[in-house]
Amino acid sequence: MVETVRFNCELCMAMCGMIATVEDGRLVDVKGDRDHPTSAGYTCAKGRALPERHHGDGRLDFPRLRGERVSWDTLLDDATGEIQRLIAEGGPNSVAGYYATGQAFSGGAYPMLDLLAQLGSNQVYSPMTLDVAPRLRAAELVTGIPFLHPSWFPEEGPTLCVMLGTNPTTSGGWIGSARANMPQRLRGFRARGGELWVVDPRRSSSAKRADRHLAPRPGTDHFLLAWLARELLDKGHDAHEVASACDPADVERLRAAVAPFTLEVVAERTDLAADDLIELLAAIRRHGKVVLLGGTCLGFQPEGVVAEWLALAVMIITGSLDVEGGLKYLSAGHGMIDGPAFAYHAPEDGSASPGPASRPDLDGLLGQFPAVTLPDEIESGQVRALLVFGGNPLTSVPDPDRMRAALAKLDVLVVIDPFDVEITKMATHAMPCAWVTERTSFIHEPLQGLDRSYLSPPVVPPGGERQQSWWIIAQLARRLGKDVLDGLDPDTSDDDTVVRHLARARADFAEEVFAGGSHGAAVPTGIGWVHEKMLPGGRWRLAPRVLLDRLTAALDQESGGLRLVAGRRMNSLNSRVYALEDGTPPIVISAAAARDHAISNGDRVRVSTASGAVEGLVEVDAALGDAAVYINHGWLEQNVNRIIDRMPDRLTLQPVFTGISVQLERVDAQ
Ligand SMILES: Nc1nc2c(c(=O)[nH]1)N[C@H]1C(S)=C(S)[C@@H](COP(=O)(O)OP(=O)(O)OC[C@H]3O[C@@H](n4cnc5c(=O)[nH]c(N)nc54)[C@H](O)[C@@H]3O)O[C@H]1N2
Ligand SMILES: Nc1nc2c(c(=O)[nH]1)N[C@H]1C(S)=C(S)[C@@H](COP(=O)(O)OP(=O)(O)OC[C@H]3O[C@@H](n4cnc5c(=O)[nH]c(N)nc54)[C@H](O)[C@@H]3O)O[C@H]1N2
Ligand code: SF4
Ligand SMILES: [Mo]
Repeated sequence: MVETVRFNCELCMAMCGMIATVEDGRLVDVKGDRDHPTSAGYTCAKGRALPERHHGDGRLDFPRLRGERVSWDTLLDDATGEIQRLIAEGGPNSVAGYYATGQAFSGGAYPMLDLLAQLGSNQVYSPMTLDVAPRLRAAELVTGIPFLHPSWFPEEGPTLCVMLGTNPTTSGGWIGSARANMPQRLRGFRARGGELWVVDPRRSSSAKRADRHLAPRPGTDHFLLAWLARELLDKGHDAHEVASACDPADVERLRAAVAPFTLEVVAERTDLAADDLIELLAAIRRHGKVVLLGGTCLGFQPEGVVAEWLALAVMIITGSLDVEGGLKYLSAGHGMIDGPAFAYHAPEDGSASPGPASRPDLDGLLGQFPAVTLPDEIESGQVRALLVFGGNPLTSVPDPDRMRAALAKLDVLVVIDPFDVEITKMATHAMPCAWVTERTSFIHEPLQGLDRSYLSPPVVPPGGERQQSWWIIAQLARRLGKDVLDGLDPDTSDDDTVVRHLARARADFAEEVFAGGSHGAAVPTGIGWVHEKMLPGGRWRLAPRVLLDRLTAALDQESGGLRLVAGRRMNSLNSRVYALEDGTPPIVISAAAARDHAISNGDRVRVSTASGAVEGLVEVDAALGDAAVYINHGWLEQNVNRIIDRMPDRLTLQPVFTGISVQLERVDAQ
């Protein structure tokens, strides 16, 4: 029997519409769904490899207790028995959770977060402090609301787009730019007269599609942005927006803080030609409005939170946010736009959140502990059980050796994952869960910039003894005397019922989404509602004191020498290689670095910092900025997190992943 199923590939934020062919219960083929409202048939190599990965031998098929195959009942009883014992001995904070990218966009982590909350544990960790923290902090400081981010659609809004630290034609985008089918949409943007600039030390796939590519010295974007703010405050700003939606004292404070960032200073610090800078400024003045589309590598920089703020500030003063012809904000539901004005703004210096006891020098962020402090909490004996849900802390967090040693010390390491990977092999309790091909997903991420929400059905039933994630967590919860399914019985409820039930609590237009299935429904949006309903007193906090201080201090910081560049590649997603026939990527260096260090293509090199060293084979890329050394993350052996400092940024609680100073040397064959 042959049937076709329309579903969404949820591997990245593009959420492409797919059509699966299922033959006698076997997933044999996927292709892009041409009728899909956003992806229109587009797929990438990762999505096209879904059938092979689904059936491949890397799957986790059976529950495993300390390496031995057991029944689900045995595994769940053992895990919860141990957890109860640890809670009795050390209190609820003995149990920690790390929920991450693997099921981040399908709402799958909500039951786990609910379980931790019901247990009374404050031990919550996630890539929030490895990924988005600078963006959240900047939004919080400027709007009082960490989750309020503008969203760019190439089909509408400003006719000038400047990408900084993002490469959406490879990544599928990020907060504010999560988009399917970016290559075609960028072509359309330019064909309609849109102008695209890409600021990136690498000639990325997006840079290749741009009108202009500027390759700055890594980690210096805040200089470029401060100069743009300086010049636009002088000429090119939107006088109405500045007068009506900003505090005049803030405008003067910003003007004073950016005054030292002259063309000469900025050209010198960024390695960009003065002529290029002048042309960029002229383009902004010509277009009037601009989208400064920042990605992970804007916030990953040493002054990432400053750069994030300055990008917002430039968009505010040019009248590019929440006005006709500008960028829209997407809402989580109709209630957000039509309801009462938002009244829970953070204080002007940002919200405070308690940090972990073992690191009294550090705060938390928005109710979570910094991911880098998980090993501290384990070593101090506070955390003795850890639930890992869709994440790989062995590759995503700085100082992997210390992380590995800490994880090995745990009494209980529950890992819920559809694949049998390094972290499931370390698990005391390995719990095989359904993958994207095997579950119903409610995909609803408007605040991350996804303009449609979807209900994606399973393509085939779960193979092996895999269970739905909600089932696993609800079974753990039930044995601990808790209910995370809002009254539904995990033994008798089916996947579709549970997912719809949990979805209704998350979105007030859930029924519309259900009706649309994998084509979904548009999330409510509009123009002006952010000024009207969300901003504190209807005004942007244009010049947060903590950021002004950081900007001024940045003038004295050194930015010379070789600098690390972070960045993603098409075939893998963080630590998971999804596309077929792929292996460890090279360490990429510039022609200038190759010459200065007498290194050639294929040589083995060592890249080091005070934190450690990473080795790999080199590729010389003539298009790479002179100061750049590009290393992809997510690899166990060639693990770039060996050279990342464990000390996070004070304001964001996130490590600095790009733009740090590195040493380069050739490793000669013995
Ligand atoms: N194929 C693929 N897609 C993915 C992922 C993946 O691993 N692979 N990961 C997913 C995840 S978890 C996320 S968070 C998103 C992230 O999505 P994006 O934020 O778009 O991330 P990248 O594609 O890494 O793009 C970052 C770009 O910034 C550049 N860059 C590095 N340092 C600097 C700098 O100092 N200044 C400037 N201006 N640019 C710099 C890099 O060269 C790179 O091209 O992608 C998601 N999608
Ligand atoms: N040096 C450096 N470090 C970085 C970054 C960087 O650029 N440089 N990027 C940072 C960023 S942006 C992020 S988001 C983090 C990523 O950090 P993590 O999320 O911790 O890492 P991933 O490799 O994405 O882990 C995904 C895991 O989920 C599993 N998985 C896949 N599908 C499913 C599913 O359907 N359900 C469940 N339960 N599990 C699933 C995979 O097998 C894998 O084990 O890393 C951060 N760390
Ligand atoms: S991984 Fe590829 S196919 Fe899947 S959603 Fe992202 S871009 Fe689309
Ligand atoms: Mo991420």
